Amino acid sequence: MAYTSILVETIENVGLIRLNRPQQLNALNSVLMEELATALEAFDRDEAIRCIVITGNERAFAAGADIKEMAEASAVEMLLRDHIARWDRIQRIRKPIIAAVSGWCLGGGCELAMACDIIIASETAVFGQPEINIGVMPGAGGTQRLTRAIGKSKAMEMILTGRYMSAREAEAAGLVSRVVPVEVYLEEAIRLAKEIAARPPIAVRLAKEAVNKAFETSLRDGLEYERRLFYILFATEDQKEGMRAFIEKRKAEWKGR
Ligand code: CO8
Repeated sequence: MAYTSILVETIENVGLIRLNRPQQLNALNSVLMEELATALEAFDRDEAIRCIVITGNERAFAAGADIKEMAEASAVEMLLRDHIARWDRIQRIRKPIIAAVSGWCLGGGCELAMACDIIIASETAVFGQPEINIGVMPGAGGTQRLTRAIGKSKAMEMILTGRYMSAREAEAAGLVSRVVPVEVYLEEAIRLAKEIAARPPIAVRLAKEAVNKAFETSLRDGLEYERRLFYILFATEDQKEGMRAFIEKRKAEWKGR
């Protein structure tokens, strides 16, 4: 498929998607979001791809939903178009997704980064949910994911005032896993993606599923779920290979079976 608002490439067994509306600071319009969901699903189906990176450019990961696209919409139009339903497709991707964030990461942009599994930020990254300043509120997960990531008090302050958060503050609050110099943020995200891609893919997939379950369920149910997935992994060849390789003091060779 020919994309107009994203760029897609593969680097060994990592799939890289660049949001590509630089003039609009990668504002997430419906075309871009449709292309992003389609590209993610294609990588998810491709057995050669083991991990995915989503990035923007140095100036902006994404400055939010496209305000110009929705400014004059009525509530009924918003409901009927239901653009945000497309975001469920991102949530269903089974392979790990890393967000490599530099510059503006606001509104829907911050929500997209939080929908990924790991966020690597450049020192210049700025996070925020400024929707309140244009008369609305977060609509694609901000009130839920930000609150789970950084706690109620900080999330409330950001969402009710629209205050931005620096990369360092985001790291201290637990929103991002690491902050690195702007010159290497993408390189670092790809390096991490390759590291994950070198791990046994079924175990990676189930581990992602189990961690995400922690946000959806009680501790008791989550522990039960985790235990079942752990036992299921003993049906894979990679479990036998991994444990035998350890005992035989050699490097394991993963088959993804
Ligand atoms: N939508 C549309 N266009 C945008 C957006 C946006 N969110 N952000 C920036 N742009 C455009 C500007 O209009 C400008 O275009 P032009 O050159 O044609 O005037 C261009 O990008 C460059 O922007 P600025 O000149 O404003 O650049 P500055 O460096 O001066 O400022 C800021 C950068 C601070 C990031 C500023 O652009 C800004 O405040 N942007 C809006 C941030 C915002 O409010 N985001 C939240 C949007 S609402 C939202 O995300 C709801 C999410 C829930 C639904 C998700 C569905 C996808």
